[in-house]
Amino acid sequence: MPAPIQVWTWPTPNGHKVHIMLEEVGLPYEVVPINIGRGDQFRPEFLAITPNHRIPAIVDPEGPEGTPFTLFESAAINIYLAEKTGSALLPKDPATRYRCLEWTMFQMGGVGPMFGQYNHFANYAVEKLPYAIERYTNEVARLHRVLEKRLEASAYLAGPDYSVADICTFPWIRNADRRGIDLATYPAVKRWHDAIAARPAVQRGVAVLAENQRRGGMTDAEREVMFGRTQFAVR
Ligand SMILES: N[C@@H](CCC(=O)N[C@@H](CS)C(=O)NCC(=O)O)C(=O)O
Repeated sequence: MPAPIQVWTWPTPNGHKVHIMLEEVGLPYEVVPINIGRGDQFRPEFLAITPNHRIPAIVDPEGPEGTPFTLFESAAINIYLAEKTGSALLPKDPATRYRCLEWTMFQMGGVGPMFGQYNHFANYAVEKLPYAIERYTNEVARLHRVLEKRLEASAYLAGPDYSVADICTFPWIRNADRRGIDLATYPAVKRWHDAIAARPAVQRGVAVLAENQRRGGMTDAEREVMFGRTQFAVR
């Protein structure tokens, strides 16, 4: 039995990606909760693992060189976990593998940042700026349309099989109603979402720390930690 991987995390979409991946590949892991609303991401022991003070990050006691290995950025972690276990979740066939990486990058560079900015301006910011809300509402809808087209043509993002690309994207499509999206208007995305949501490993992954999941807006104290202090965290 390999030594458990430490996952420093919180129940957000980027955290869920790694929880789901760990469940899918069946590696033992232990959760180190980082309450990002309280400012745990600025604790020195967390900054020793990731200079970017964002969850998730992992420590693998048995890294590639047999010594403890730290890693941040959710997709890099999931690619690492797939390679560590030899999992087909990172396809072996070169063309399918690049398709998987392509859609994983699309999630990391598009879906995650744009949906995150939508959450910021529409749900968390005290000052409601119409231009910013309109910009990110449009981007969220556009990105759903891109996914819809891909999933009309393909069962999963990389091809016929479920992969790291789906694991990285699913947590951002879950709870689409929080971004004003009715999944019924994206039938291919809904079919894909429902198939992934039914997987036992996915259900275990999204249950990690679920009792701490944010349901509504932010308190002033949380806003100060996440949007005030963060400006001064890296000098
Ligand atoms: N690109 C990063 C994004 C990580 C990220 O933004 N994490 C958020 C939670 S979903 C966070 O830790 N926020 C803390 C903060 O803003 O202070 C990844 O995919 O790992």
